[in-house]
Amino acid sequence: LWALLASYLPEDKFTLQREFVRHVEYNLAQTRTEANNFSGFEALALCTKDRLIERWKDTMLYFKQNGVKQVNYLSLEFLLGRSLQNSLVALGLTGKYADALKELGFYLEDLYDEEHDAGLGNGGLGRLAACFMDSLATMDYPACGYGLRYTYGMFYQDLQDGEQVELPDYWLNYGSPWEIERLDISHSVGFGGVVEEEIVNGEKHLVWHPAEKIVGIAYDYPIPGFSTFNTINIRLWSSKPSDEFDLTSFNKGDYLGSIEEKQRCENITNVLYPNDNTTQGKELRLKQQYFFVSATLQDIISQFKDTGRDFSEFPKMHAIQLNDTHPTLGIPELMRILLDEEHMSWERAWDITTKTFSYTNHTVLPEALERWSVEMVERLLPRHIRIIYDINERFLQLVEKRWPGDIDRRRSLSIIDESGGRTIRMAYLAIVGSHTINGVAALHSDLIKDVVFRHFYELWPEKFQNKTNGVTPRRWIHECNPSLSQFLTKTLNTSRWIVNLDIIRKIKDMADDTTFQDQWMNIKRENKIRMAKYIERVCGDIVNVDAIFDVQVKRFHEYKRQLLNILGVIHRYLEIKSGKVKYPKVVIFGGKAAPGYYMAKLIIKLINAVAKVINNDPIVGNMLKVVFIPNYCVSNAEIIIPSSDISEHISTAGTEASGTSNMKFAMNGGLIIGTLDGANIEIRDAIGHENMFIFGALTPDVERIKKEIHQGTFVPDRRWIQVITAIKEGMFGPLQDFQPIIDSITGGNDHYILSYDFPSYLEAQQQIDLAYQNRSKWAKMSILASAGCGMFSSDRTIKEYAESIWHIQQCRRPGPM
Ligand code: DL6
Repeated sequence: LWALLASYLPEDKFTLQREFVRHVEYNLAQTRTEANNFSGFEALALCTKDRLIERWKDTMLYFKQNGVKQVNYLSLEFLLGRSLQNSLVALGLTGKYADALKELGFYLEDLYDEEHDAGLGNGGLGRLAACFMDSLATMDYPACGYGLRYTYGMFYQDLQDGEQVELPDYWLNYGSPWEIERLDISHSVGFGGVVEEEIVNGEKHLVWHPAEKIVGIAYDYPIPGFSTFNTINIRLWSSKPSDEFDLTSFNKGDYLGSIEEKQRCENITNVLYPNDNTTQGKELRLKQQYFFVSATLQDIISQFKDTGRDFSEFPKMHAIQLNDTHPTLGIPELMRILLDEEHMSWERAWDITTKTFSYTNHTVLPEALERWSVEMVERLLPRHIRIIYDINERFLQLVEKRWPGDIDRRRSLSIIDESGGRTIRMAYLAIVGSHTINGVAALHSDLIKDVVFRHFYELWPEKFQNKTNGVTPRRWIHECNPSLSQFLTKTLNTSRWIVNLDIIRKIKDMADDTTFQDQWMNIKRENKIRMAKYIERVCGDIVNVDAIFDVQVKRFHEYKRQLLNILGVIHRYLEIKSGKVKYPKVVIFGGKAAPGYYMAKLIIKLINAVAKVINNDPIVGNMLKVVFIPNYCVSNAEIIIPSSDISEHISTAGTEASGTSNMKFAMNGGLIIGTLDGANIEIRDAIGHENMFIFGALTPDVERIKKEIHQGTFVPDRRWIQVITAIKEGMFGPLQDFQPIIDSITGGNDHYILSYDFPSYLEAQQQIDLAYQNRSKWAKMSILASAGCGMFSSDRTIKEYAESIWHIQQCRRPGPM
């Protein structure tokens, strides 16, 4: 009877409508007349979630029955964005729901627009995690994502008088229809306290007695695969008060004080740290990291124990991937559990641990490589610090064996940095405790081996791999660019490209066909019109859709060089003012700066100041417009990316680990102006250098150039001086407003070598103008850019991880049974 009652929901129109109305009436408690688009969104999300749960439960059961190995992807960030359209597309229900809801007075597109982004990430790293989950599900890999359910996600960026203002993103206010609260799945996590030696079964063991305990409650987010029944899970932890009450403070009569103190500790999952490529070393962040890995490992181990297998089989059943160093405390935590709770020998515990973990590095910037103060870890995690010392001691013995008497090498490889205040180098701990370390693009992986972790590479060359990033073509072509998607399906005579992006290479054959080129360019124009409407709505600016749309959207950071872009814009403006005719251009910026990053925020201010002058100068008219899209996020990226003619990926060579938006733009037929940095290099190799606008210094030359700049032997270009002079003379506002920017790029201070790359950047811009005037040439380049993007699907990346790091097999559940 149970099986009969729990059978799958049918997909006929009447059932779809009935379920929708049932959710409006019983879950939202609204009547037909009260339901607006937002309630429509909520009801449809709940209908969709019901169907996802059906699939997800059965997928989990199927994995269990088949005894398959699973990868656990540990990431402090999952930048999911919106889920409704993605889920309906995966379920293959968009058409049916569009019909069914139209009769009830709702339009699918309007409902999509009501969804608030799940912004639980900063940028590239968090969005990569989201793309990976999509690919893992679509490719039928047994996998689970683990992270934190922040109450406040990435801040909302407002612009006031051209300056960034941060507003809290209390995303749960809007309801979170996708999550499943699992009060039945919780784990207790300790902090502080003491470590004591105790006799257990006649043997000496160390036992940790934490001073406080916090409970992690699981919230599950089903992630459907596309064109498969498989649906996997992201489990996010939320911190809650533990039942144990601090009776001592309570008995002292400080009832409210004791509750407040407790509340403060329980706020662990309150806020996502809004730093991209920098770390702050704040105690709460350390607590987040430990809370996260402790709840996660307890969860994985309890699943493993359910199978009744011996612990020696743990690495055969579970791979754990560390998404950057943020979850590295998982290594000492697994050791603690195996040593202190499972009472294993060090050797056995270490063998299991190092066969389980692998680590992805996402940055070479020194300010982003995490370190924790020994004092803080000692205080909060007294047992873990001893384990870290033990790991380090054994590791340094290995170093000594390999390089006897080489004290300098021991010092430079030590997990504990003794220079200055004592700190733990988290990347070193991750490397020592993992079987594999990977970078995220070929150049980046080389830099890791040759520069950043050179000594480790000398010790363990076999541990190092490259896994070039990718992005999901479901969201980043099929959903965000429906016209292109239909066109590709028609041209290729199959929709299989959505799950096998290599097929897209075939459009190369049509690159010279003028009819095909026309259709291609018309799709771009359609997307530019959609973008122009968006710009008018959010910025109030009216832009010319026949102008070149030149886009730079990403986090603000000096190494990403939005400053180089705006200096180039100023040069163009000066040229126009001096009577030179230029091809009309709309320069679009978007991106957030970390709230404490003064320079990045000042660059945003400069861009807006320049925009104000240019956009109001009657001499310029339609020839140049500068717009700044506030609150760059996943959902507006879905409008911005398909509209670009050209996008800017112009970091100083050797600084951007990979970049992933470069892939998204190219897939959608946007051309790239870029340096030979990160994945730009592989994009060039895949699409052909003649289809990209490349400029700037090469990685091996950067240090020398910096030196020349610092020593004053480098002589900047005349055009550079003109632009700097224009800012200094107050063309865009009082000089004192922008003096720190000027100081950072002049007087021998130009750390990111903007002055050196400026002339070649302008030349590349000139080539863009020229190429754009030849519509057929441009169309061909744009088609070839898309055609070359097959390898930048995250499906390819995930297959590589699965085969050469995680050693997991696909396990596809047959449809409903
Ligand atoms: O790998 C994803 C993404 C890369 O594409 C970017 O190039 C890189 O900057 C970013 N790294 C981070 C580092 N944050 N931390 N730690 O976000 O990763």
